[in-house]
Amino acid sequence: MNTPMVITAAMVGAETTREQTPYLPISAEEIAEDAAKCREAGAAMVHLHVRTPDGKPSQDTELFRAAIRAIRKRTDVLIQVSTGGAVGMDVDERCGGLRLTGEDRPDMATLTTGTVNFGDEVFWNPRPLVRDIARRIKALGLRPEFECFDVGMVDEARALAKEGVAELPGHFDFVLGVPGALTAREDALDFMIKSLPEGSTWTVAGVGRHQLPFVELAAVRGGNARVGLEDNIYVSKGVLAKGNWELVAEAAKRAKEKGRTLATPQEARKLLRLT
Ligand code: KMH
Ligand code: ZN
Repeated sequence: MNTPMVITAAMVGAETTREQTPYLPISAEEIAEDAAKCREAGAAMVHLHVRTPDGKPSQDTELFRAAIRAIRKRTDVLIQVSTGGAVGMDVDERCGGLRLTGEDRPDMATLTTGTVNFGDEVFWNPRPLVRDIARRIKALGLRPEFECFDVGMVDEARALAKEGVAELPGHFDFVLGVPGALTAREDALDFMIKSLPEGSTWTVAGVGRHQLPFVELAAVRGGNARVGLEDNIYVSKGVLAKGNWELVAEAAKRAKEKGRTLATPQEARKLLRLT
């Protein structure tokens, strides 16, 4: 198990609120400060959503630009922008982070490959919309992280590759434990891994109380892990994490205990075949 583990910090998300945790970063400065601490704690990448100053989920290009610039001023952590945004956003709004070029261009972007129940709502990803976003990611010269909330979404990446709108092997994120989607169970993770296209890499993001235990499952399987306030606000039962950095620090500790080293951003770039 000598491959370094890539820890991604999903720092902001679209659903977590300040009412749930006062430690959620919202402004560019808050995000950048926490991102730098995440990097110090062992994260190689951040998964980024942005918010308006009053905390509402947004995919505004200028808010992304400000956050990316603030992060890059402080740290070399890789930046993956969300194209999922919040439930109910249309495709142009969701792709706000893909309008950033030149030195503001992100390092990676997410691509959810199918529609899924998301709690009591629906995260709407019909096939033409998925292809639209895939083409925009490709046009920017980026590689997607395939966000898979269920196993059929792994197969859909094969269809995208056949059509020439994405490349395989690729990098996949298994999001396990969203109510209405695939459960956070060890055998579900193993089935996802078995379903991967040859040579692909993977990350697992356990939702809620599954987040940190799934870091350990990923560690012993040679995979990668995502933690952060987007998916979970507690560092232990009933104890709020005092920032994303605290969840990264706990993930790093658990990964090391399982014998893994942690990838630097440079190593992560190579492992995930980023441009
Ligand atoms: N907020 C979720 C509805 C992504 O970032 O690409 C979708 C999401 C996925 O968070
Ligand atoms: Zn997200």
